Amino acid sequence: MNDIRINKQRLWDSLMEMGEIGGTEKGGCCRLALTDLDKQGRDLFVKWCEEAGCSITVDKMGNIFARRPGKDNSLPPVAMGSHLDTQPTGGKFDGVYGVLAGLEIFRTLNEQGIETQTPLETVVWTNEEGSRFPPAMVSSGVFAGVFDLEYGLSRADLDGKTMGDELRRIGYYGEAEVGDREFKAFFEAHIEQGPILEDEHKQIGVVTDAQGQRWYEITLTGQESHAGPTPMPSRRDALVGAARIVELVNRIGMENQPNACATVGLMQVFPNSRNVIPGQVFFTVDFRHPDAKVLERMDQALREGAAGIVEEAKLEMAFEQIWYSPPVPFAEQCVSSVRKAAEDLGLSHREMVSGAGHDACYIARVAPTSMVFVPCEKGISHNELERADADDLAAGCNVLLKAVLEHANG
Ligand code: HGY
Ligand code: MN
Ligand code: MN
Ligand code: MN
Repeated sequence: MNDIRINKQRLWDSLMEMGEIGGTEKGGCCRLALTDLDKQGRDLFVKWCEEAGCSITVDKMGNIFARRPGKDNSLPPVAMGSHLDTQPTGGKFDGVYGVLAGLEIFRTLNEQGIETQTPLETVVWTNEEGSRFPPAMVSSGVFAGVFDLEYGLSRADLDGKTMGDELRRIGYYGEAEVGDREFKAFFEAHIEQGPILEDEHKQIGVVTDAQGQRWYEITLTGQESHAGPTPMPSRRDALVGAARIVELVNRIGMENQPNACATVGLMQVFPNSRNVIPGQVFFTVDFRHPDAKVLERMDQALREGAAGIVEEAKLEMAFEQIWYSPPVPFAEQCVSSVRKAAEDLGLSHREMVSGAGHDACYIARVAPTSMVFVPCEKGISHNELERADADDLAAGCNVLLKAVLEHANG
């Protein structure tokens, strides 16, 4: 059992085939959650898993559970998985790698005629990205009891379409209740999405924790008026206020180094006409840090700083923190399995904290969990230029295989 290895080419080919669904000119992927393209990707994954002898369950948040039977199916499965939805300018590896690494492990065990003691499951978590339907990781969050089902199904995109509407439309509003499944352990393989492993020439990231996140939605309201006759001192320009808050967000991030991250990624200007003074601006803030106390200080600084800015610019402000995901320590019994697998395979590795959020962050609340990172080129992700090396992806999948087998047969 110790010397089985996955099939590198078959893993790569499955990633490339899945990447064709929503593939973009620049070699990236745009497969937003619950679009027709997401349905196509889900259908392909289900087809592949059924061909590999798995049974499929879909729950009411559209989470897909592909189950490979074990010797004793009364035992809770050891689970793997990640997400198939992408950012609008996403890549072929973020999320998809963790899903197809699970499938590749099924295929390899089938080929080798290996039956594990516990069943195994590979999971597709719905809408991990939170790009179309904020917040991120919402379906693994419902599964872990962080959000209730009604909240999850009511998440809406900028056109007002809800996740419940879209799940039904694409045929993935499943029957299974969300969360009424137990995992013996959960492992998520993922590209690092940052530069550390590549800079240090390490093949594997042994993920011990994930940093905390706070997401905000801010609407500033001033006064639309003519860009010509309206004297500067009398203006109530919502975009000037927003620009000052963008500067504040960046300063808060820089003042809390190392580790703090602070981003304004989405902004809508109304009426967005070149000769009208913007009367309203809607924008988002994404704060991250591995220490909850620092995140709290960043929150305080944003609230106080933004209040001062809108007062001086004579604007109204609607300010809402829409999501808080605390820093997450992963389970030592899973972290040590990943570390040991990397050592047994003779792979260079280092322990690290995940800068990105992942479904594993919520599943860690209901099952012992850890993650396996592999490098991505120049650490670039959430970008069509996202690339990963076939050897690294195979190495990560072999680490995942070993860690999963340790828990499935232990
Ligand atoms: O935002 C994140 O960290 C993840 O990609 N949802
Ligand atoms: Mn991801
Ligand atoms: Mn992502
Ligand atoms: Mn070591």
